[in-house]
Amino acid sequence: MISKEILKDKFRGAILGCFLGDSFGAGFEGMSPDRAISRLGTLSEKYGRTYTDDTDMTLALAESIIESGKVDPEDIARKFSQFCDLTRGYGMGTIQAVLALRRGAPWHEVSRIVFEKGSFGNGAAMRVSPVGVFFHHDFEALRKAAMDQANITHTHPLGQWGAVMQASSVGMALAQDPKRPFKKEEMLIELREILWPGPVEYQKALNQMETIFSQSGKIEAKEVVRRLGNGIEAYRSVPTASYIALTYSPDFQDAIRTSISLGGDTDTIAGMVGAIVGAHVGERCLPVEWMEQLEEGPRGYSFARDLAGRLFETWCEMAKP
Ligand code: R7I
Ligand code: MG
Ligand code: MG
Repeated sequence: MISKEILKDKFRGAILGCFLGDSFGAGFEGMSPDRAISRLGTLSEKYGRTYTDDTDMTLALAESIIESGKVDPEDIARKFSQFCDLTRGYGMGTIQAVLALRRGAPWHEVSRIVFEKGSFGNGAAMRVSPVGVFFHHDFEALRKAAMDQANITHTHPLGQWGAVMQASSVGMALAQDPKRPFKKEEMLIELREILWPGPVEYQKALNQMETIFSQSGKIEAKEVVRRLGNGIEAYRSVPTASYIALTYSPDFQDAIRTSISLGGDTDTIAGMVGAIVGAHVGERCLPVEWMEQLEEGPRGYSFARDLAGRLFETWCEMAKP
């Protein structure tokens, strides 16, 4: 049984872990693995780091859950409309959805403006960590909540189920002992169950993870990219993040460095890895020298930390079994 104190620390770890991964990964977006690896030394330089859409939307989603005590797409859409800062590197589909919300369109009508079948981008997964922590005690509710929040912007099944996978990884990480490595094989079995009957792409990615774990566990960056991907598509980034987190946690910095070494969608993959590993180890094990570089301001580090604490208090009142 995890104490309340540790659980609160883990809620903070998940939200701040996303913030860290996103902010440290952002400078590497679109690089090849070789180029990203050659630039990894810059991670130890000290300067102010700003977050992108990944953290921006995570904070908005957390605020909605705190205020409404549940996952309510209408309220989340209101928060997106109010708080999303579209200068923070947003994807095209999400930008158009938020702009339409601002023009007064109902939330269920904005997800197909750019992509006819809905977006399969990783935008619904990158922001989902508040759902992962809030429903870690009930995976049926977690799956529904992850889908419900995805549907505002990502109605393509690959986009929706990517959010389910990421939320599940965060939820499982929260429930695990922070002092021990993940129980990888058990987590894979649980992920298979949760992702059934979702798109075959996720089951195939789980097969890949199983193969890698049964061989050596750690494989080089280019091989991770070849087998699991480093793209902006949910099915080519969400399983990658789960694989990296499961393999490298509890070493937060090693996990983030490895995510960034893949190149491609580095802010998002590192942000998702940060959320999972942060939910596992908690805030107390996050690197202080990295946290000191995170941006402040009205919606910066202190705001995010406080928000994560309030999300935990809301969970205690509303969702606790
Ligand atoms: O998913 P989304 O919010 O983007 C998130 C990504 C993260 O990496 C963030 O850090 C930020 O950089 O953007 O935004 P979308 O525009 O819905 O999807 C992202 C991209 O995926 C799109 O701009 C397209 O390139 C691609 N994409 C699609 N392409 C063709 N057909 C998504 N869905 C489709 C599709 O149906
Ligand atoms: Mg981003
Ligand atoms: Mg990104």
